[in-house]
Amino acid sequence: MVFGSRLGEVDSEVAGIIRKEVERQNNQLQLIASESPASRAVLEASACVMTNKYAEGYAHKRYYGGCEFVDLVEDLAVERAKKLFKAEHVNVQPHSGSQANMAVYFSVLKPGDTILGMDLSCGGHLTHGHPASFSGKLFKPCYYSVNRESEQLDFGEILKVARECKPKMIVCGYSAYPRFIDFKAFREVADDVGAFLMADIAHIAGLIAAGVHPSPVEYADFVTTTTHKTLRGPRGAMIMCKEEHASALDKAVFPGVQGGPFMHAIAAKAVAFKEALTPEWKSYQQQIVKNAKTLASALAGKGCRIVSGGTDNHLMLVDLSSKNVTGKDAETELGEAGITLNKNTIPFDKQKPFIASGIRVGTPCVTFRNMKEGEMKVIADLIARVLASKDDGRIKSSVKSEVKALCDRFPLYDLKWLPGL
Ligand code: DSN
Repeated sequence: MVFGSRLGEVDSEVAGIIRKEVERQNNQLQLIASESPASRAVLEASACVMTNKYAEGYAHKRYYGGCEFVDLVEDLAVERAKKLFKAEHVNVQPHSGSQANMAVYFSVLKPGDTILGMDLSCGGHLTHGHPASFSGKLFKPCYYSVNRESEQLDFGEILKVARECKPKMIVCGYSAYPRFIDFKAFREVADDVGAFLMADIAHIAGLIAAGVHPSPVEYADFVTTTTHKTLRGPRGAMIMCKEEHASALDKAVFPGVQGGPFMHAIAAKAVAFKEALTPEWKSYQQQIVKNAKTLASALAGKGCRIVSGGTDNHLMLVDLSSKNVTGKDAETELGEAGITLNKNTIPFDKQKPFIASGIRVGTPCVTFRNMKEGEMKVIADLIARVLASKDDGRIKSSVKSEVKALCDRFPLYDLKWLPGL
């Protein structure tokens, strides 16, 4: 056997499970704010033979022979990313967002240095200094939160905390924050206390590339992002930085925290960046935001409290405290009705993260399927019906049929062209 047989012939068990996952994605409404369906072109590059290649080092300076073609693809990925975000320096090798953030910290911080990030319960991320993550174990974390009234960033408060804890690094960019981020204001706080500024734009990278959310690239020393959220590429990450940090950053990624880069993923990143450089990208990202605004106001119309009163981006947080249902139960009930989303803490939540008082709802996946404002109103109605009738199997099954009918009108993946299935 040289090349072998198709996946379905070699391993019907794994092929069958993948087929089920395709059906799940096709037949259910995906509203997880951090997920996007990759295009066929991105999936094809992800599944290419570059997975075979070891290429420690960087393009044209590798520790292995035979890198002439992976060099070309890494060059393309870097050049496209630079153009997309107007960045001075780009590293496309990070395998994940957590590793990207780790590499940034290691490039300019020493263990024990102070980092200032957003409290997880207000929308931050584990790698922004949470005690359970390497970031809170190796570094000394301190936190800012959102304003209790507006549930939005409060730069008076952020400056006060920064002056008290004197961080060496300030982190902005969030996993569950529905409003624009004023990166210039963060730069001013960082300058006031002499800190580096890192913007983790994983959630909003696609919006930024389209110009529908302000960019931090001009203001932050480092910008990290995953490539698979609104950027709609393969699973992975990348880092942008000012030229002055380029050498330290590259060394922190390899050999600092990673070995061989995933060249098939880098090929797929290059494809995703090409897609993001097209004129269609802008209208697609604009539609994601229009859909989120419509869904948020339709849910509010059904009596759901929307944290901060609305959204400027691809997601909203829904406070279910007055609905007599926890985030955990809502996630389960909606899941049984074919609507996938996740429980989420709301600012100053009294519930633990595993229970949570809210849900996070995002529109990238349904927008990819070409759904628009009219469908968002239908989705709000489906969600509200399930939330209003906890444990009622009949409601869930009728919503599930309506979800399936809606999904059928907006098809996603065709099993015929998925490799090996
Ligand atoms: N797990 C991601 C999210 O869902 O927002 C963050 O890394």
